[in-house]
Amino acid sequence: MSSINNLNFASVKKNYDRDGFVILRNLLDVQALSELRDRALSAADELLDNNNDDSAYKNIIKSLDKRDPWFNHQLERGTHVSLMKYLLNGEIEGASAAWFDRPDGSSHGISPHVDVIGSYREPDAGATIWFALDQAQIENGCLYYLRGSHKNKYPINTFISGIDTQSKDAVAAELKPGDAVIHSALTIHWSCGNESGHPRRAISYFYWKTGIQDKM
Ligand SMILES: O=C(O)CCC(=O)C(=O)O
Repeated sequence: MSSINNLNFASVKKNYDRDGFVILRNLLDVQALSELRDRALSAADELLDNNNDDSAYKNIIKSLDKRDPWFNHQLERGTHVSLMKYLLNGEIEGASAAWFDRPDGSSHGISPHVDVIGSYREPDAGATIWFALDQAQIENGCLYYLRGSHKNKYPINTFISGIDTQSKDAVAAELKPGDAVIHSALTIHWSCGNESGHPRRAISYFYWKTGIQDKM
């Protein structure tokens, strides 16, 4: 079970609107976490076997929802969807379910960027929920957010250069398995390498606000 229905949505939204992200502790109980982890690991085993990519993206698998009906169901009707709608002030569309691994021995992570959906630069363009399957810490490449950056104007690119990753507003989203973090598609985020000896695996679900593409 997910404890999403025990959350005070208004208070979650207050933090999300202020910072551009919000951490949700213990969102999945032991059973829900174990189901998500089992599904994710079997999809990753199957798909990464055939992956010859040697780039920084070789440990990412997008569109799990198109390959596995279970992920499609989670993207469209998972227990988190009501909260995503609430945060985005209306109807949403699932864009992708994705596997994000940062295996031990990865020398680097992903540079500061907004999500592709954030390139639309509308306040409620979209949002992403990232579920930790392992403990995610600074040592093994947890996500970082530039607090408040969803309110800034940046060039219309996905990757944003010149970000001060040591700024006082750079916040490490250290999570335990079953915790999640939701970020606006406009919030600048990045992650680092993993030389910790521990895994750092996650599943993300990406959402568009319905109609946002028609506005551009
Ligand atoms: O897992 C990562 O390191 C990056 C994840 C990310 O950029 C996202 O979920 O939008």
